[in-house]
Amino acid sequence: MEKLKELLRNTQRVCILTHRHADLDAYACGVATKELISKFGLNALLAIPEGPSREVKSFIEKLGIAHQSSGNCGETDLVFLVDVSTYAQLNEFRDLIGDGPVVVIDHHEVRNIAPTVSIVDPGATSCSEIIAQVFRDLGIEPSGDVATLLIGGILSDSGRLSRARPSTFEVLAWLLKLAGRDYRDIVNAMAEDVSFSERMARVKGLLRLRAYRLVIT
Ligand SMILES: [Mn+2]
Repeated sequence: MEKLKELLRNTQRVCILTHRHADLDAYACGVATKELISKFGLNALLAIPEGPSREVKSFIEKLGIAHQSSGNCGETDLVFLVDVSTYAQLNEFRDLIGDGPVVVIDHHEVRNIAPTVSIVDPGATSCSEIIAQVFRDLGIEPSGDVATLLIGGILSDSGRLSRARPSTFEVLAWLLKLAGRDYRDIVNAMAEDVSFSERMARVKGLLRLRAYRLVIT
């Protein structure tokens, strides 16, 4: 963590990159990293190649969280790679990364790059869990919106906590207190939108069931 602080002290233009079509975990991790860096007096740019996924758009819309992304990064002194995971994507980003320092925050092992600072924990459920832990270790509280996003990231990448470890629950409880929202509202915002035809099919099924009950009683 000391090395990270030192890097940030000697930097002016920071770029945060997620994987293509960021899912909820990558998006949450990117936005949280941006907020963390702002606590060090820097305004980082967040670039999401090809924009966030539908899952992210629907989640933030339902909870009234403003979308954050800067499009492109341009010239940078320091690059953060969050939840980038696949080696092929790293190769695509080679030009952007250049020879400058790189910080990797990930729950996937990243082997084809030698980061200046590595915050990688393959035992964590998600990138969101890792960055939440970094906030906690530094004694910095994320904003309500960032805490909410991180909860969403943890839930979606952990298979709704089926792959959680004890510390996942600890960090989740901490985030929930900071989120200032009902847990139920966050879980509901993650629900996939059911299409109209699917809804109609369900309604018809229910009606048939009712008719059947009426016959037998
Ligand atoms: Mn992830």
